[in-house]
Amino acid sequence: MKPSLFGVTALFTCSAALQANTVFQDDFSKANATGSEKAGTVESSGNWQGGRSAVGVDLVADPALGAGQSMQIHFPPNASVYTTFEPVSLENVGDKIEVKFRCRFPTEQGPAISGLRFGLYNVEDEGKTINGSGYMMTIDPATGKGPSISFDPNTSEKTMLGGSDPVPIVAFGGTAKPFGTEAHIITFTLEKAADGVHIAWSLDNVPSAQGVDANSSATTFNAFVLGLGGRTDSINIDDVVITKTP
Ligand SMILES: [Ca+2]
Ligand SMILES: [Ca+2]
Repeated sequence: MKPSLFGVTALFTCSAALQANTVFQDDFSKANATGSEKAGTVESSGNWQGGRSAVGVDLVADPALGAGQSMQIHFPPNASVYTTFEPVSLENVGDKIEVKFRCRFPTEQGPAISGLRFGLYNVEDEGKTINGSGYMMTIDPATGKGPSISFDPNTSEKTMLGGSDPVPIVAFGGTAKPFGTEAHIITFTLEKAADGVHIAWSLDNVPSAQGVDANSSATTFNAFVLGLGGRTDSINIDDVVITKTP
């Protein structure tokens, strides 16, 4: 091949890369779990561990969720699990971050407001307790009621995915599909526009909530965080994919 052809190839590759770049991807296929049902970590594409307190993390085969290993998280009340990745920023109008993951509750859920929570944060430090600011989304998984979006600031509360400090953007909107023990896919996007950061999330590709943070102070994100609010329960997750456009 002539050098000029390599040049053409490189141009096309660069052009495609401007569409969407993968920031983080974890299918847990090469993951290792250490610890116990109450305190542990999963090392795979990410280093998954408890945020506000220790959580139990296991690797399980969950054919209802998909092939191969999935991560099972055992939450004590008011806990979270997180992994970090190389920071991404919403710098220019049109910049967009998309997060997708699949999840399944192994057992039927009882009603609990905000009983499933997830979001993107900019975490300050890694250790037993982390803190940071970001966008969190919630829903009552048992009823599908109250899908919400909040900005969760970095305060001394150290309560990522909860506490008294989140500022509602969409406060308990409509009703989404309830969760049983079947698998679901959740997608959410953060997009910088002229009037602020647009946040939207979908359950099984059906829009659940969308809003605008006109006074966004969160532009950089380096962590995916998930929790079950005050509930003590387990959830399986798989195929976490984070992309940034351009
Ligand atoms: Ca998997
Ligand atoms: Ca908080």
